[in-house]
Amino acid sequence: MMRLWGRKSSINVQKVLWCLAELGLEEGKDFEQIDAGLHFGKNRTPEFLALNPNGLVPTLEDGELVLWESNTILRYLAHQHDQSKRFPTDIASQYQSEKWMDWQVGTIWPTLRVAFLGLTRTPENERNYPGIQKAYEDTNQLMALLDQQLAEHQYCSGNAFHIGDIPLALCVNRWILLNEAFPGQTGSRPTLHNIDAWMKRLKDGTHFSVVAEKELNIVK
Ligand SMILES: N[C@@H](CCC(=O)N[C@@H](CS)C(=O)NCC(=O)O)C(=O)O
Repeated sequence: MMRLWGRKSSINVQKVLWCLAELGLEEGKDFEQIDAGLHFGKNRTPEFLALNPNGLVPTLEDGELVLWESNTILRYLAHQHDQSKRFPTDIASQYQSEKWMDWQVGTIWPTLRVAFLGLTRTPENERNYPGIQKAYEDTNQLMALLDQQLAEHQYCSGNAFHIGDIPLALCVNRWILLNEAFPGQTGSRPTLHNIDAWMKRLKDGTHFSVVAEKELNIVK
C-alpha cells in the first residue's frame, strides 16, 4: 500500500489526492494518508526528514521509492498506476500537460502564493497589503493568459483531461476563494468565461470534489 504524507488542506497534497482518485486508487485499500504539516506537525521529525529533507508535504512512499515535489508525484502516478488509461499518453498531450505543470509551479503559484500566504498565514498586523494586492493583480493577468488558451481547447493540454489540469485548477480554486474571503484586500477578480467553463467541466467530469475546498484554512 502506498503512503501519502500530508494534510488535506495543502494545495500540493490536494493535487496528489485528486490524481489518486482519478486513477481509481482508494484510501485504506491502495494508499494510506497521514496528516502532517502545520498544526499536525510530524514533518520535522528525524523519521520524516529522512524521507524528505525539505520537511514539506506531500511526500509519497511507494514500496522502496520515496518521492516529493507534488508535480513529480503526479507524473509518477500517471506513469506507474494508470491501469485504466485515464490520462492520454500521446506525446503532444503529455508535453502540453508538462508545460502547464511547470508554468503552475514556476509562474502562477509563486505569484498567487504571495497573496495567499500574506492573507491566510500572516498575522493581520504584519500583512503587507500593497504587496498582497499587487500579487493578486499579477495573478489576474496570468489567469487571463490561461483563459485565452482555454478558448481553443477544452482542457489545458487539448481536448482530454490530463494531470496538468489538476495543479492549475487548484490554483484557480484558491484564487477564487481568496477573493471571496478577502475582497477588500485582493482587489477585484475578473470574470474569465473560458476558465469558468473549464472549471465546470472539471467539477462535472472528474473527481475534483474529493479535494474542493469550500473555504480557506486561515491560520490566525
Ligand atoms: N514544491 C513543493 C512544495 C511543497 C510545500 O511547500 N508544501 C507545503 C504545504 S502546501 C508544506 O509542506 N508546508 C509546511 C507545512 O505544512 O507545515 C511541492 O510542490 O510539493
